Amino acid sequence: MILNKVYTLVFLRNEQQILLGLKKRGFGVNKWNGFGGKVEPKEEILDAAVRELKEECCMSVRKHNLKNIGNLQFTFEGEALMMDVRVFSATSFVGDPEETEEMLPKWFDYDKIPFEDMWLDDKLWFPYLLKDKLFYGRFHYQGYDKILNYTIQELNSM
Ligand code: 6U4
Ligand code: NA
Ligand code: NA
Repeated sequence: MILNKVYTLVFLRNEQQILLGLKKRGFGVNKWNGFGGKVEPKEEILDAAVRELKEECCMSVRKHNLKNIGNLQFTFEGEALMMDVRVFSATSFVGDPEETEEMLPKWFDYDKIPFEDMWLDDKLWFPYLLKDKLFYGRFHYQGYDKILNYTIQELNSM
């Protein structure tokens, strides 16, 4: 039996740069990533996305400014969990990114995204994000540093 768990992943963007955070603890530690986490029981996904962004880098976004741009599903060899990650981007937001216990935020130019220090799958679907295309990806990992198989496709709608 597969246990499905829903997560959020939010990317703030402007014309020149994208905001990433260096994860300081827990799952994905030492990797640059968007901001997000587990959706709590009975919580709406958009509410979770807003909450995690605020908790992790002190940035505020309104729900209607979050655009659902992708869905990523991760499984791990020998584990029953499927991480069902809902990916969002926003170009309207408020605040200055601040370091928290969980994340060290930093703006990156689009041609300087640190793929070598990100999840292996990111370089496979970032091209869709950067071209404003909707995407679905499924990745089966062995451990955290090897992808055994994957599929990725562009979507017409989410
Ligand atoms: P705690 O530490 O319990 O508060 P929480 O913040 O709820 O955790 P966390 O940080 O474990 O959850 O959530 C994992 C985050 O990593 C989510 O935003 C989804 C994202 N993520 C998981 N696997 C990923 C992968 N392979 N590639 C990627 N993002 C991934 O780009
Ligand atoms: Na998190
Ligand atoms: Na969190």
